[in-house]
Amino acid sequence: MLNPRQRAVLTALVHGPVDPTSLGDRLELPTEAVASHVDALREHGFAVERGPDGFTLEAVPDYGYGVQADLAAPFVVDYAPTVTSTNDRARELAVRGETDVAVLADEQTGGRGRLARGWASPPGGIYCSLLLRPSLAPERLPLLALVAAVAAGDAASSVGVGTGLKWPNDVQGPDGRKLAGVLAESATADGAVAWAAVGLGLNANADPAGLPVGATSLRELTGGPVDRRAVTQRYLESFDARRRDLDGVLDAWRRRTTTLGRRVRVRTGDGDVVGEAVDVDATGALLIETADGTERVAAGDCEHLRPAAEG
Ligand code: BT5
Repeated sequence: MLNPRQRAVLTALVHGPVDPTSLGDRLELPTEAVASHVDALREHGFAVERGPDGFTLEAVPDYGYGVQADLAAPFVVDYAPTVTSTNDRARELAVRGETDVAVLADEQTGGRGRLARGWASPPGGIYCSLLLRPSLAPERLPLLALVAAVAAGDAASSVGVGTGLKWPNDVQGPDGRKLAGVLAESATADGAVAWAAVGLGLNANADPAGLPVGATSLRELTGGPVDRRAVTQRYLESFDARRRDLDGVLDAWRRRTTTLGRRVRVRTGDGDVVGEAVDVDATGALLIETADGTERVAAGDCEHLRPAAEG
């Protein structure tokens, strides 16, 4: 990830040409140090020219560290083109004591879904794990997956793609195919959340040949490649705003879900629950009206059956 001084130099460059001497004075750095931070930014893919007005930012990478430039959310980007899993990388950074990091990759070689399932992660997707240290009761942790799903919906709508959210963690395109999924992992210590890694896989520009049947991508739905840098920034900015208002997230999720009002079958560790999905509670658990009364399901795989009215 970019260190704090590299980020400060990047921020200055985003706002216009940088005179290395005055920026050095402001950051309490020698002029040569400013130049060496500029070199580090170049190594991360930024095009920086030196002219009569000082350093000018000519181009930012179209993903990866380019997401850090003019990002209006307090996340530090950590990028590598290829990783095993961004959630694994987030866990490594958690052990090192980091927080509020957005781990990004262009492809994953061991992308994971829930319950030991795989997540197809060809190049061109958005693979993003947010390492957080939320002050949240452990039973409310599933809400972070809902925050991610709602924020991914916001990011899709920024390129004109409407989405539906399927409990607990799917983001579907308008025709019900899967556009994105969320995998939230966490560690607790002394009964409190120590850290959480909220992983999002969003099929942005990934080649459909690399995706499973039943998947769709922003590229397919918009008819061309999307600006992954902008889409990732919208996701991170929306995630940041929405994590501060978890009750509001529940309402946003209720408005966008395709699960509530449907007949569902949820596979849980204790067997199947079948009935009409009627609501989510304050922890994100699904409430299902069954023949034996209302059941609360905290986790499971949800299948949408025919609408109750037709059943
Ligand atoms: C999920 O699991 O939907 C969670 C996916 C989370 C992926 C992100 S990528 C960044 C971070 N790093 C990781 O290693 N993981 C997270 P689940 O509900 O279990 O759904 C998995 C199922 O979705 C698979 O069994 C396939 O049927 C399907 N699937 C796999 N890859 C897909 C893709 N790229 N697009 C759509 N569906 C996919």
